[in-house]
Amino acid sequence: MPTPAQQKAFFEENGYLIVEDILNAEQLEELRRRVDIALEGKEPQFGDFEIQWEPYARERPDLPRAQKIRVMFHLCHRDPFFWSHAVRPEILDIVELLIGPDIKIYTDQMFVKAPLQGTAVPYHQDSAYWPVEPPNLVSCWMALDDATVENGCVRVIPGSHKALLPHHHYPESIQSLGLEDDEVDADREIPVELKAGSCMFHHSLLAHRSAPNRSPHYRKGLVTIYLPSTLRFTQPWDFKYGFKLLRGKEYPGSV
Ligand SMILES: O=C(O)CCC(=O)C(=O)O
Repeated sequence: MPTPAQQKAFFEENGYLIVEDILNAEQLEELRRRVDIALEGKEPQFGDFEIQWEPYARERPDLPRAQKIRVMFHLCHRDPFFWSHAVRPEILDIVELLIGPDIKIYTDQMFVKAPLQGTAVPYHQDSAYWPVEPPNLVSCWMALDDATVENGCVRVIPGSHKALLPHHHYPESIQSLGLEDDEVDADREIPVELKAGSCMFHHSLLAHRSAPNRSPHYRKGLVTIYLPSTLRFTQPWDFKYGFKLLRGKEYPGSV
């Protein structure tokens, strides 16, 4: 078991950190149960909004709803259970280790990769999307199923978090900003395979992607995004749920 100092040093050098079994079996089971309720739309707060549908969903109205969802956004702002997941002390302790004591939450994003159909996420750095400086947010990618090469686990380029690369705009694509494979150090890429209940923390400048799901099983990952409350907006960012303080203090003029 690495010490906190070793974990921090690894993150600073590589831009990501794996924490195994951060959820126990009971916590994992409850999280998976609530995610299924959300994906199946069984409660009104999980209606057909704040969802990015898989492009194939248009041609496949016959599929169950969960199989048509690519990403479901902002669960923690709409449902108390997902809020309680976002503020788990075990997670916030690691966030604090990585970004310091003053922590705000942006949001969460439920990345679903349906069996045999879930599509790829091209290379990108998350900070390309978020107008704040300095670009040092951190995401916790929680594996709800075992994430494997076959089912499209996240792939990262260690050490790529040192600078923001200029991104392309792809207005026609489901992923509006991205990097071409030859614009990153793709030879250094590693697949981050995770057991369900384990997670990866990644820096918002880390270049990463994921491949399609080639397996007959789901690959679900719930990503929760945190930021130091000292960050400043570089452009207006009218996020309707606001940036709520989780630990530490607010700074005037900051997010
Ligand atoms: O889960 C995936 O496939 C992609 C996740 C991702 O892009 C992210 O967490 O920023």
